[in-house]
Amino acid sequence: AGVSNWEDILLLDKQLNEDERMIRDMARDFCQEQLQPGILMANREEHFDANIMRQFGELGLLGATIDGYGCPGVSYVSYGLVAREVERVDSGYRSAMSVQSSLVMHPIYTWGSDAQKEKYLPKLATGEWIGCFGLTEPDAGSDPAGMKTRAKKVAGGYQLTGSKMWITNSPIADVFVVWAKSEAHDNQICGFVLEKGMPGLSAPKIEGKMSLKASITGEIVMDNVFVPEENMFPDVRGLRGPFSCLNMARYGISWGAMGAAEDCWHRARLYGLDRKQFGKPLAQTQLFQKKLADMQTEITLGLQASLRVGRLIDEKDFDPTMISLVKRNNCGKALEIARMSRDMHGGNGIADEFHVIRHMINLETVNTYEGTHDVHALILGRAQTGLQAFF
Ligand code: TGC
Ligand code: FAD
Repeated sequence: AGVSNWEDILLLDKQLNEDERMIRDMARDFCQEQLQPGILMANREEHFDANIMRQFGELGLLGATIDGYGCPGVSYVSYGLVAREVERVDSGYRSAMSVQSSLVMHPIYTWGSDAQKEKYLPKLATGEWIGCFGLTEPDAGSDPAGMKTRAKKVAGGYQLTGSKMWITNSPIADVFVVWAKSEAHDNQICGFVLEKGMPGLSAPKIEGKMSLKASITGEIVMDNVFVPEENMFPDVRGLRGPFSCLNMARYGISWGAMGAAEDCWHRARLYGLDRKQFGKPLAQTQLFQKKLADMQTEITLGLQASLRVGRLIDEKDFDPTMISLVKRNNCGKALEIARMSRDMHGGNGIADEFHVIRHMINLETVNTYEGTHDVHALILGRAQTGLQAFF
């Protein structure tokens, strides 16, 4: 009895091409051999080792979809497969990878001048420089149009004042992609590239996080920071700028969340096969098997949906609402699966050595950032009805 390929019941593997399989396997080997052994202590001690970025860089995993500037130009399906492997270890590591790739390198590549691309992309690709993306503010999260950060025109450039909150990687960042309202552009949102060490710029770490502890998060505080004209993205205005990056990051998260969910599912299965109560393995009870079946079903469907969206992005035939659908569904389902796996581990489930509670707590963040579960429902609802229900 039993299906030999229970882990991949709809044969996703067969839907990939040879390059995609190779990148996935390379990422899986690296993540399992180099990242998995250290994650327990990194999470416990709230430590993010910046060397991980250099290792990602060496493997070509930073800005991987970009063609040129030291990047390999792989498909968006490959990018998703990598996110899945990284998040199978920890959402915090996937966060570091996706911010650098989708939220820092992607906007510089898409909206930057030639000089900006040449200056920043090669060093971001190797991980020599670490980037961060500042959109959210203390009083503007789901509603980024309400941002208060201002860019004032001065001779030779702009002066930026304001603060950004909950910024992945900001305390260790060399490059800051920051979005601000520019008075010289009718108060439209414009993008700027700031560099560590600019007078008036600081990035204090946020302490006391109970989630995503292996990722470093901070503020960006700007007190009249002078940013030269050549550090502004020349052509993009309005929320379209930051949202075009968010599309790619959200798509990657839809795969990543499934990676974390798969780890929780596989661990629950092994635990249930090993742990005996009432004289038989837990995995031989009907309730346990139903939970495994539910996990398998949601993960299989979620991965198929992400693969479909990835193919459409690669064909340049995508719409942001399809990304909202997979981001929302896969994060919500992954969180439910992690909670279920935590329960199936009994008391051991609360110990970090069993890994599932770490995924569960991380997924609380993943379900919130890049548009909360409910905000994506409102995006989908607006697209169906033509009626916006945000305000
Ligand atoms: P709305 O009227 O909908 O749009 C304003 C302008 O933006 C354009 N736009 C998009 N363009 C491309 N892709 C998208 N997905 C877009 N969504 C909107 C739109 O076409 C319009 O352009 P234009 O030229 O006509 O002006 O704006 P709204 O103010 O009503 O927006 C509402 C809402 C809810 C859709 C939006 O604000 C939203 O999605 N809020 C969620 C905020 C969010 O996701 N923040 C993420 C912060 S970064 C982060 O969390 C990183 S964590 C990374 C990690 O560690 O992994
Ligand atoms: P709020 O917008 O205040 O939302 C609070 C609650 O209200 C949510 O449940 C939300 O769904 C609900 N809500 C909001 N509006 C509505 C509405 N109209 N109708 C119904 N319900 C509504 N941001 C960056 O810019 N860069 C980063 O690198 C980054 N990294 C992050 C890392 C971590 C660890 C975390 C936790 C966050 C990060 N963020 C980052 C910020 C993240 O994107 C925001 O937290 C998120 O967009 C939600 O905004 P908020 O926290 O202000 O919540």
